[in-house]
Amino acid sequence: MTGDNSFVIVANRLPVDRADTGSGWEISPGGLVAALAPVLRHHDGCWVGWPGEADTQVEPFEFDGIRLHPVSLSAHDFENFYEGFSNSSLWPLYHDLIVTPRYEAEWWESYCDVNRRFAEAAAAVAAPDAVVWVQDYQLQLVPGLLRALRPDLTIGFFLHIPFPGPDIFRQLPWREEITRGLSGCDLIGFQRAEDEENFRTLMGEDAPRTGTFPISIDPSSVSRGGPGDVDTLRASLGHPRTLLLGVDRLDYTKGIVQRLLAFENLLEQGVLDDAVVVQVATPSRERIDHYRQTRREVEETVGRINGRFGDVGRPVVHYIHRAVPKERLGVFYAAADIMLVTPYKDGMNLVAKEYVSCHPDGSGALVLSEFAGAAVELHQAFLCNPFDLTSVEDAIRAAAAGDEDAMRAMHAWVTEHDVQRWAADFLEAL
Ligand code: ADQ
Repeated sequence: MTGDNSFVIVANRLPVDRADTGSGWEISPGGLVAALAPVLRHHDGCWVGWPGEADTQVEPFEFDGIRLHPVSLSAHDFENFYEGFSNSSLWPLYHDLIVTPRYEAEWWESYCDVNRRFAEAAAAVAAPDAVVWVQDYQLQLVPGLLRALRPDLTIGFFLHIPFPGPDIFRQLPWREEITRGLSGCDLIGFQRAEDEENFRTLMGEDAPRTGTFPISIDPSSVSRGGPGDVDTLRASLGHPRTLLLGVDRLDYTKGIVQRLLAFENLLEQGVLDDAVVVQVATPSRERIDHYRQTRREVEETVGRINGRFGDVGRPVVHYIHRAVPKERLGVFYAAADIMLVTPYKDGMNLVAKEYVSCHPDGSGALVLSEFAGAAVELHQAFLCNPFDLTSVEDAIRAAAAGDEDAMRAMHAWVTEHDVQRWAADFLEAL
């Protein structure tokens, strides 16, 4: 069985979301689509993925010039493959055990089953000798399964999250199946050299071809808003002297509580007079216990800090637990004096790059965790260790003074190394 697509992307999610208007779909915001849409259109490409609703069959369709090939997931698949094995076993394991992973045979069986269906779908749509690019930790068995079905294909894989050290990875009861799955690739891409090195050390002589390709953003997709937008935002916050900002999926890897604690300590010490924090946190994986617990901790911390240091009509932490449209996010980025990106561990962290891309004039300051992949390229940021609160506090203190040259240098880097270049580099190597 072969199809007629000479380029195929395989990702857990299709790049569209359900919408009330027009075709019933809208493109989901994200750098990956921005980077790959032109390649897909140019090469008769197709995107294989889950449309985002469980227990629904969706026929293949075209959206905005991109062919989409849905793979359906049942509620059982969603619970076991996605929430279970992907996000309660692999996610914490690959992020260095920030919480303890759970290993359940039933989740693993579902992961195998769903990976097999993705591989079959890709095999069915790919033209003879096509290039197939598989994305991320949910689909690590696809390369091996696809290789068996279609030896003629060229198969690439990109891991968006970190790859842990061999001692951590070896915990996984199904470690051999995973490495065998990945070995079906012609090329595996990692975010950082350290991730690639961890994988190569684990595999030894048996490692397939690997490379380091730090992902980036589409700078044109983050707009800084219109004239006056920043002033309006700052006015609505009561014209604070210093505006600090956090933007994350609400995930325990992101260190949201830690940065709030650092802020609280600075207020206590009387440093950062007249400062406010805006923390935007997108709801994420809300049925998983560790995520619920993290949300409770964040909300309790916000409440305590406002109780201690806020006043009527003058909270010191503004907390938004919703997704915010990209245009609005751009205004937040442009307005913020200090951006707080303090993950315990992060494959890259695109928020850091989005912030930098909104400060072409050297204004603003980025506080960045050493454990974010972005710290390799954005090394002129105010780096901190999120496991050490004093280090976060020191970085915020230093950031209050800013560093225009550093911000200009980082802006130039991000502008030049955008997501189009990332995709082109990977595909060229493939
Ligand atoms: P994520 O863990 O989701 O991605 P990140 O890289 O920060 O993390 O990307 C988040 C994206 O969502 C950004 O583009 C950001 O603008 C957007 N976003 C976050 N909060 C939002 C909100 N409240 N409203 C609207 N948009 C919001 C995974 C890995 C990362 C890696 C990426 C890409 O964990 O390390 O950088 O994949 O490879």
